[in-house]
Amino acid sequence: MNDPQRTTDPSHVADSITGTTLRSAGVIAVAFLSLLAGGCGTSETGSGNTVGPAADSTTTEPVDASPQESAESGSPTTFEVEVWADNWAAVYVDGELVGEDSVPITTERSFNAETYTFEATYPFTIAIEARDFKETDSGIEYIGEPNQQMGDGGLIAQVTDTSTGEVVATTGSDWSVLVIQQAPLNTECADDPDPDATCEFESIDAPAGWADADLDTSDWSAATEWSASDVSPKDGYDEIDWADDAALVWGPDLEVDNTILMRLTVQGP
Ligand SMILES: [Ca+2]
Ligand SMILES: [Ca+2]
Repeated sequence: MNDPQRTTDPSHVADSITGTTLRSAGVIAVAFLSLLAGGCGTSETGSGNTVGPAADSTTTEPVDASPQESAESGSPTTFEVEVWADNWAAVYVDGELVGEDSVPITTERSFNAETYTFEATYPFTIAIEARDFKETDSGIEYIGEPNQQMGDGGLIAQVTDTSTGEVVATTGSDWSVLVIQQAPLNTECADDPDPDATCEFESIDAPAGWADADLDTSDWSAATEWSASDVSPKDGYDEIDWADDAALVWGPDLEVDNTILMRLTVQGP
């Protein structure tokens, strides 16, 4: 019985780093205990061989088997989310921040794509806060400069299962959107010399737990899909190989809607 058990051991060790670590630690511990017990040097090799099979018959087999099973059946999947935003975005999964735009919203012309990695199990909720740059709550940018204007937004994202390469979620009208900052409400103020004095805005706080999986979004709206000619995506957009069904999205007004929250629950691959 000992020999067959011993011949099966190397395959277990090769399959499991954990098993190898445990076994090495065990052998070292046994060898150390043998020395403590006054065992002579010539018996060390023998005791290693003797103790190995004895340990196998009691604990080694279950220890080797269970980590392998749990790794296959209980581990979360690793995903990659790619996002391009005009101008800034932060991505949450089940309420936890997984990535935030590396270029601050205050940076002029901040257009860039970002890729974040996260682990999750289905179903999971991906939630994105996106901001169009505005110099002030007026919603106007380049105030006092020749190109003073209402800026516009736009965002596209896709989620890929890194183990299969399958795109499992893309932005589109199936996402829910809540607009939390709008300006200017009176768009005729856009060219005024002092837009802070004349432009009106509306701003609300993000709902508590807005990125959590269990949020009630019945009062949110469907995301609006916008064309590439509407958004004119630039810097970084072309670096990503976007899936055919990944759409540029935003609130219903590409210019006036400045800060939006958007969410999608991904049920499965
Ligand atoms: Ca913008
Ligand atoms: Ca805007």
